[in-house]
Amino acid sequence: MTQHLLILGGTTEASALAKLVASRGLQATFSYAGRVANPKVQPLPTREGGFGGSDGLAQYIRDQNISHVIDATHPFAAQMSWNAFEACRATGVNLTALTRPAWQPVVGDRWQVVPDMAGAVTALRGPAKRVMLALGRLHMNEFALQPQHHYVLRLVDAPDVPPALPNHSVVVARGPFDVAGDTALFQKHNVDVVVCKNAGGTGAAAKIEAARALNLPVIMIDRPKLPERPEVATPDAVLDWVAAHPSTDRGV
Ligand code: 3Y8
Ligand code: NAP
Repeated sequence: MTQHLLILGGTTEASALAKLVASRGLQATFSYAGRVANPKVQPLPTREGGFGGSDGLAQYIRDQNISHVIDATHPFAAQMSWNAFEACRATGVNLTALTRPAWQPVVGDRWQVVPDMAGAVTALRGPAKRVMLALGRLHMNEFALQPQHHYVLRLVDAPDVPPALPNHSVVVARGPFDVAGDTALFQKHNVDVVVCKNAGGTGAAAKIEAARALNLPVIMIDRPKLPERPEVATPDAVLDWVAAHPSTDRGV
C-alpha cells in the first residue's frame, strides 16, 4: 500500500514536520481546523475544516488511503486528539503524536497552577487588576464572570463581534512571540497578572519569561487529559516512526 501521511497541524512543531516531510518528497496532507482567517501557508497539500467527528475522520482516512496519522495539534486541542485516537483505532491506521513537554516553573516564577479555564476565572476573584489574557479568542468570554478587571486580549484575528468583557484592549498578533516584545507589551499595558495555558514549546514561551523578568504572577492552566498514544518529540523521530511502521494493506 502506498504511504500517505495525514498531519493534524496548527503548531510550530507541525510546521517543522511539514517542512521536513516536503523536503523528503513524501506524500502527505496537512490539516487545519480553519480557526483563523489566514493560516500559515504550508509546503504540503493542505485541507481546512473539521472532519465531522471521529467517524468523519475515519471516513476521510479510508477515502484518502491515509497510511499514518500524526497528531501534531496543540496540547489543548483535546477533542481533535481524542477523535484521532478513536478514528485510528477504528480504521487500524497507525497514530503517533508529535508533542512538546509542558513548561515547568523555575526560580523566580510566581505561578498559580489551575486545572482548567474555569479555575483561571475563579482565580481572578477580587479587586480590579490589569490582566493579560494570553488565551486567544475561543475562551475569552468565560472571563465575563470577573468583569471588574481590565483585560488585555491578544488575538490572531480582530474579533468580528466585540468581546463580552466590558473593560478590555485588543492586541492583534500571531506568534511565535519574543521576550523583548512581550516584556514591552506588559509594561505598555501595565499588566498586573498573566493568564495562560501550559502550551509548552517555544512559540508561546516568551510571555512566561517576560512575566518572570517583571516579577509578575502567572495563572497557569494545566493541560487537559489526552489519550494514551505513542508520542515523539521531534520531526525526525516522526519519520523514524513512519519507517518503523510500514503501511500495510488494511483490506477494504
Ligand atoms: C489555526 C495556524 C506555526 C504555528 C504557530 C505554538 C505557537 C504561535 C502561541 C499568546 C498565546 C494561543 C493561540 C497560540 C500560539 C503558535 C502557533 C500558537 C497562542 C495559529 C494557527 C491557528 C491557531 C489557532 C489558535 C486558537 C488559539 C490558539 C492563539 C497558523 C496561529 C492563544 C494558544 O481566533 C481563534 O479562533 C484562535 C484560536 C486555537 C486558542 C484560542 O482558544 O483562541 N491558536 N493558531 C489552526 C487551525 O485552524 O487548525 O496560522 O499558524 C498557530 C499557532 N498559534 O507554525 O508557526 O506552536 O503553539 N495560538 C495558547 O497557547 O494559549 C497565543 O498570545 O501568548
Ligand atoms: P479542538 O477543540 O480539539 O477541536 C475541535 C474540533 O475542531 C475538532 O473536533 C475538529 O472538528 C476540528 N479540528 C481541530 N483541529 C483540527 C485540525 N488540525 N484539522 C482539522 N480539524 C480540526 O481544537 P482547537 O483547540 O479548537 O484547535 C484548533 C486548531 O488550532 C488545531 O489545529 C490546533 O492545533 C490549533 N491550536 C490550538 C490551540 C489551543 O489553544 N487550543 C493553540 C494553538 C494552535 P471535527 O470534530 O468536525 O473533525
